[in-house]
Amino acid sequence: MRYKPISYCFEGRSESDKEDINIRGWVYRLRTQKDNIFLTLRDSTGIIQCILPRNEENEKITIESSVELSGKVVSDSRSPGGYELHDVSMNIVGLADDYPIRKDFSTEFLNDVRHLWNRSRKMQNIYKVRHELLKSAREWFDKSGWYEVSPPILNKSACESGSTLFEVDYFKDKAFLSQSAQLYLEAMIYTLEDVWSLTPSFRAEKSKTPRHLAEYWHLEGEKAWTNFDEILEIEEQLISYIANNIAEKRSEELKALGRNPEDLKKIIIPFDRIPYADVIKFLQKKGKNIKFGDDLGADEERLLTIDRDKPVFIYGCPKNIKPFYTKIDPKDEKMVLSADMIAPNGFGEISTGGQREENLETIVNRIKEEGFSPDDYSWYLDLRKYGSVPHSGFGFGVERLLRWICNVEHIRDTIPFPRTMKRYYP
Ligand code: NSS
Repeated sequence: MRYKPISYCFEGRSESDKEDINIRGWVYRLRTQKDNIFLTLRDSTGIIQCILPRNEENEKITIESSVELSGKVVSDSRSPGGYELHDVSMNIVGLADDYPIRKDFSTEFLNDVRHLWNRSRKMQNIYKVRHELLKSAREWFDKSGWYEVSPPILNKSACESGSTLFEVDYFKDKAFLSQSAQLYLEAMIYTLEDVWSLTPSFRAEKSKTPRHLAEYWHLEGEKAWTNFDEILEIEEQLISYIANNIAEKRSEELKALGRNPEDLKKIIIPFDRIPYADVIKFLQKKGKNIKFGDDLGADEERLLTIDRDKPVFIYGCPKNIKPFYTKIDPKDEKMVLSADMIAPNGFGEISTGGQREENLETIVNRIKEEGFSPDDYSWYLDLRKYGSVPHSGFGFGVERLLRWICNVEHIRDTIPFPRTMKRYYP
């Protein structure tokens, strides 16, 4: 038997055309009337209403059972996609138990049954956009001549602050789950110059916010012979490409999620660049209790971007709020050449990037200042000893990006099995 995807029922069909086809999938909705059963079938491509005669065998059917159906595709203007399947015969492949998800369940319950909730239309749409995002990113790097590399996840030392490390027993020694591939990407620029990676990153952050995960996917790039201004241009080109591509290829999914694809078509370069000092002044004027040297929180980022329709860079941050590898601004030694990209409409920070410190002595001092031991970084310091070059890089949180692009409230809805402070099951 040959099976067609549900989407085939709607493609290039004329009203008079009545084709006999076989489809298969899962029962999404059921409604029984006097003589007929109205069954909505779903598969990875869509949904279609199917009309079956009411009889003893067909009446056994339950929500989320897997079935094979044979019938005739018939035009019907009252039906959601304009077509239905009529004269249907059904083979039940896996009869489902009473499905626990009905209407009006709490978010907590839906997270408990995430392995089932992932079948919902909403989650299906998000995962299709996620797929498009990763595909677009890969395409952009490939077209631009960057090499994809595979950095390690089990590491001996921290990249970001030590407070968010997950510790692992490593053959009776201590190892940490990677917070960022950056230090290893920096090593790889000496081999391949322009490198990128997509890896899981781990943060043992005690943050219960709609934008923090304990495990997230990190899209990172590092480029040799590249200065601060150049890396910001690269970041904005990448994001503009991804947003425009998703708008074009996944407009139906975006609309279903409540994001107008036109919003994403407007994400064109250049993005505004605002100095950190100006951001602080702006926030003070808006009544925020913030001073120079403070890190921005979600509220501050929201205030800054709520009326914007494109991402914006905040650049030129004080040294104390950025990690040891950020390059000190030659014009002001209290500041570093680092910039955060903040998504529009209050979605908050989506990336951090900038130029890296290439001077050995400076970086050793900064490692000490952060309370780490330079001995733990001796391999990394070698990169400054043997042919150091100016270089820059960045890291985007894939789920942060998706949260903005899909217009979803909570970051956990952008990844199939979210890991947060409170949850690592299912
Ligand atoms: O800590 S970052 O700000 N920067 C780095 O890790 C650099 N080493 C990246 C680099 O230059 N290669 O994290 C980068 C991004 C940040 O902007 C967020 O978008 C995301 O990673 N991020 C997170 N996403 C989800 N949940 C958590 N907890 C999280 N932390 C950072």
